Amino acid sequence: MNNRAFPPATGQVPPGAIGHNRGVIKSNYAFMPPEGVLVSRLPQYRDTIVRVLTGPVMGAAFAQYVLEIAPGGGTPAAFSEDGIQHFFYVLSGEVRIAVAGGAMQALTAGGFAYLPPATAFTLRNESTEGVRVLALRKRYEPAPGLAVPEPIVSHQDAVPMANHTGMEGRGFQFLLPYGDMRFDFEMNLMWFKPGVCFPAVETHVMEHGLYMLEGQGLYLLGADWHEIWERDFIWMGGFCPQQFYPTGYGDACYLLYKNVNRDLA
Ligand code: UGY
Ligand code: MN
Repeated sequence: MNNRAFPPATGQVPPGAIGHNRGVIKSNYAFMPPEGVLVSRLPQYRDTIVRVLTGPVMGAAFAQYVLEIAPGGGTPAAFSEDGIQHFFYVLSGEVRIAVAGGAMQALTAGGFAYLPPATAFTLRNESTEGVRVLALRKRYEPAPGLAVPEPIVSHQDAVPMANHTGMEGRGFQFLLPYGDMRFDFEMNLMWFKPGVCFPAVETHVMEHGLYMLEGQGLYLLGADWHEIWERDFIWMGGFCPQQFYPTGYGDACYLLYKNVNRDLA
């Protein structure tokens, strides 16, 4: 039996188990290929596998998961948490979400929801197929003199493509209102045409959670390049040197969390 084949057939040993692993955990970044991320469960989600990508245990000041919600699964009752914001982005399938006691709304792939702290929500899979949702959880840092933002339920198709860099081949979709100081984080879809990278290696105070949605490339973290494919996740701590170089024939796109708009202690 050749147990080095990838993807492994049922019953074969997966690649990580024979010593090959693209995953790297360092003090200020982590590269997380999906095959090593085991199953967790959380009481607020029924019939749901939770794949934890990052959290405070890794060094991040936020948490990110993929929720794999089986048909009939999701929040059994409305759920909210004091002080905590939630963001959901549908990766595949159709979920239904209700916010603050409002009507249920369908969200398909590319749909997203932002929930300010203490906002009750239900998130359910009422379809006959499994759904995958990228979820983010972050404690809200209030802004002096500013109100807490309102909830948002929308779809990436309703968000304009921007490019403030002047570089051909870059594209940005700011899923949360850009420059609105009430928000303490951004969720940005970052698009790259083949061969287009950043103008310089970035080294900045903001943290990132990066989920690869489309395409492939090489990602510089610290001093090392990592091959990145769809469904890979990266946590970048503050001041982690970073650069992306797409290597595929088609567009590359990732969803990027970034903490912004708040002063340092
Ligand atoms: O906006 C950013 O910080 C972005 N350019 N970083 C990244 O994609 N790693
Ligand atoms: Mn960055």
